Amino acid sequence: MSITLWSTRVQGSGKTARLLNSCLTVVLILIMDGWIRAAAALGGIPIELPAAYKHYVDNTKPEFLAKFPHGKIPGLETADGFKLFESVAIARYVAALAPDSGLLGKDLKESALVDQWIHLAESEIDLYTSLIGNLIRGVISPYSKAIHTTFAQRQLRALQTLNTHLASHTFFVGERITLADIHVAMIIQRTTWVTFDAPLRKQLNHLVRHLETIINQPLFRDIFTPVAYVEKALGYMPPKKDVK
Ligand SMILES: N[C@@H](CCC(=O)N[C@@H](CS)C(=O)NCC(=O)O)C(=O)O
Repeated sequence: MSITLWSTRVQGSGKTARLLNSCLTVVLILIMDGWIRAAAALGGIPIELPAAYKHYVDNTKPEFLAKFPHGKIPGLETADGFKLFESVAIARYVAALAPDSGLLGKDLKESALVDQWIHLAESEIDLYTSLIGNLIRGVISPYSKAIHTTFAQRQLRALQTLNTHLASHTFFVGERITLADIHVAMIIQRTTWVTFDAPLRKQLNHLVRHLETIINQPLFRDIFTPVAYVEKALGYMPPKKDVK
């Protein structure tokens, strides 16, 4: 079956990663759909990426909105006309197309555990990466140090939960890579540009080991960019017009 994934893409060269790292907004967006392609790669599911897709242009067009009414990427379309948006739903669907991959775990309980880690990472880590990113760039204003600290503390609590689990497990569920590992790696990579700085990496070393293990899988070479950690968590970047 032919599957098209409407998305942006990043190829994994160090130079590209460095260039992207200079633009927080771009990099946080681009990394989001890689984990769907990673799941497809592990499952042996071929996926086409429309080469000409232009983000913030094509997704506003009526033909795109007719397929994906929320107007966001990623969006998946199959040859029989099935359409799906929301990255977790898409990744689960792709993983389910390859049952032998073990991506969804080996039984119902493992599958529920895969979901547990995915939802924890999405709602208690990635949400705060986005909120902190928006706060420090002035997209959410006025900037408040107290709110910034609260977001960072909430994110840290979930990071610590993941790290503690990884202290005694190579992977999140069972003995092999599941969708939970790929998803968490993607979410943690997004934190490495904003909050996951040198002191945190020392504290959360199991999470660092897991991230490096997952993104360096040979099958993922052209999917994940190399990790480019911030040395110090990013602080408020006042909009240019405010700088005297
Ligand atoms: N919850 C959605 C979030 C998707 C999302 O925010 N996509 C962004 C870029 S990765 C987008 O398409 N934004 C376009 C817009 O805001 O108009 C998912 O996980 O798929």
